[in-house]
Amino acid sequence: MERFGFVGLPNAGKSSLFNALAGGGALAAPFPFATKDPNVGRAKVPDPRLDALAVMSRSKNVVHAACEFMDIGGLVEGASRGEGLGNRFLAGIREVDTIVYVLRAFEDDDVTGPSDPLEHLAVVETELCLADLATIDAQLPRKDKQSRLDKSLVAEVAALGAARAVLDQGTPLYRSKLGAEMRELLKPAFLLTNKPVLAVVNVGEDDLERADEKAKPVVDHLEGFAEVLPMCVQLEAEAAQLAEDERGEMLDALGLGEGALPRVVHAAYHLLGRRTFLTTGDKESRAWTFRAGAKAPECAGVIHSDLQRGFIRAEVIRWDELLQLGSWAKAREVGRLRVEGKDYEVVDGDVLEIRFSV
Ligand SMILES: Nc1nc2c(ncn2[C@@H]2O[C@H](COP(=O)(O)OP(=O)(O)OP(=O)(O)O)[C@@H](O)[C@H]2O)c(=O)[nH]1
Ligand SMILES: [Mg+2]
Repeated sequence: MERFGFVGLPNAGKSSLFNALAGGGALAAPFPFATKDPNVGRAKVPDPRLDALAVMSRSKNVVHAACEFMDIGGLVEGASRGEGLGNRFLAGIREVDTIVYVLRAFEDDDVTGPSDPLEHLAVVETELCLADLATIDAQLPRKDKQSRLDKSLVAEVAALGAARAVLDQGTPLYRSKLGAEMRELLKPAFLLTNKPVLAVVNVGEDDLERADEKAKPVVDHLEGFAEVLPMCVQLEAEAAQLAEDERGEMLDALGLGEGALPRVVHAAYHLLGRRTFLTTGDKESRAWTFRAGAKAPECAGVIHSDLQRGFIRAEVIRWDELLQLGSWAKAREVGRLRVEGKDYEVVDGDVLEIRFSV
């Protein structure tokens, strides 16, 4: 399950975004630090392909992929020195897969705080760098000492030192020149700026048509390092309260496209190199998440480790082709199921059946 942690200034719209994605449950209010204890919520990853296959197979169970959202308190300049709520609450999102920046670009006299997204971004980046520096300083001396006896730690200590130098310049690791290998070595330290970033630029209701323009300064700053999504979080949160058909109507009427949840999930899947394959039958239809470039046995392992260990072959067909044919049996009958071996690279939208023996 992918986990997302929200970071941003007070009143940026983090809890509103939480409500837009998780369907409600968080207090969104026009005063700073409305959120003190984190909100944690889950959502099913919408997938019309899965829904269609489940209908085709008359599946008793439909299992979507899921994701988890963590909405935490607002971060302010000086949080590392204890300003506002301080920054200890950031520890609550150390283990998420993706950090979501919520950057305010909406103007509203009833909601205090700046509405320049670049100003928000600067504070967020600085405070996350400072939090990471503190994490490194708490680990480095001890690790350094250990590495004199245990040579396997030498590379990690060197990476921590290099990260320290970068952060000290005020550069978050995701915007640094540290290579993929270094970044990998830093994983055990759970540094916040070592995680992929998705920036939601929260534009006002009246700025929907100029959303890209409003987000442009953020795009320019983060280009090549992060995904940027302009969005009117307030409207998305309102849409999320509606029943499905009414929600569709509202999204259409306002030109909001597919809505917040699919947009955020797709952007994150893109960022993280995640893909989806499907399985379908009368018992269950299910969406499974895998790493882009993974071969059939690794995907089989996503279902169960036995399927990877005892992998023989996979029967494969694209979801839309299967849907057109109307059933797995029909696809087999007309010879449209491909038989693929252990070198087959699974593609997004493949429907699989794994043959295995253990
Ligand atoms: N006009 C307008 N108001 C918004 C928008 N997004 C959020 N708000 C309002 O701004 C206020 C703050 O939103 P929250 O979602 O509570 O902000 P937050 O980032 O969670 O704030 P803290 O928990 O205090 O850190 C609420 O009153 C929201 O209704 C928007 O796109 N337009
Ligand atoms: Mg909040």
